[in-house]
Amino acid sequence: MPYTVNDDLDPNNLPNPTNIIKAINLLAYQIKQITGKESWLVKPDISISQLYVVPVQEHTLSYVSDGDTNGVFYYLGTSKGTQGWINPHNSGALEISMSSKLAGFDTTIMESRVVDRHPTDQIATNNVPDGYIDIDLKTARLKLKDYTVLGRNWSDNHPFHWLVKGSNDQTMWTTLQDRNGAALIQNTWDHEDVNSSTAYRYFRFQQVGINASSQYYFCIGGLELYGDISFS
Ligand SMILES: [Ca+2]
Repeated sequence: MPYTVNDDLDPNNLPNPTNIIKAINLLAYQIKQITGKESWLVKPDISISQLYVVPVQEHTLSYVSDGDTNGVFYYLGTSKGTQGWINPHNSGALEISMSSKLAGFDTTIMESRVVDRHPTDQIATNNVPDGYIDIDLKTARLKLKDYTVLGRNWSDNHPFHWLVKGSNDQTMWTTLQDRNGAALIQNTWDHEDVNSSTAYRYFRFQQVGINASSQYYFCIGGLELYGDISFS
């Protein structure tokens, strides 16, 4: 005989279905709740695996002081604090890349210098506009709350204007901070607040226009990030 499924029957009101029709109604109700659609008959917009959301455990890495051991790069370099520190770029826990690297410096280790915690370093792009440094956190996702950036070990070409961007696909980038202010100072950390509420895998630090020496070289000595970290 014809039968119409009723997907409006809340299981709380019918806790123990006494027949197959009631059981089907309750299953239809549950499907509708999961898909968020107006009816159990409407196909979800995303796959079942995407509907299934694994609870994410976040760990907060808070800035305390410049050069501290509370940041993301230190956390990844120590395998979440379980072992002694090794450079996380060299170990593959994360990956640094640059728009270009200035010849004359030791370009083979320039990327690793971004996260090496060394107090004096030189990291520089070529003298072309829009130079950037990219960070791929691999399996980690970060809600960027703070960062510190170290002025390079040289007296000139310090940046004063850059953008901090986040992405999860390296195609669509969201600007998290437009930092336009005092130029970095040689071998001195600068602390910045970002307070992003979205978790990203990729971060880009990109110079805007010229540096304090009216050149396009994008030069720093190091970086450290802070915020809420989770793992995919
Ligand atoms: Ca460094």
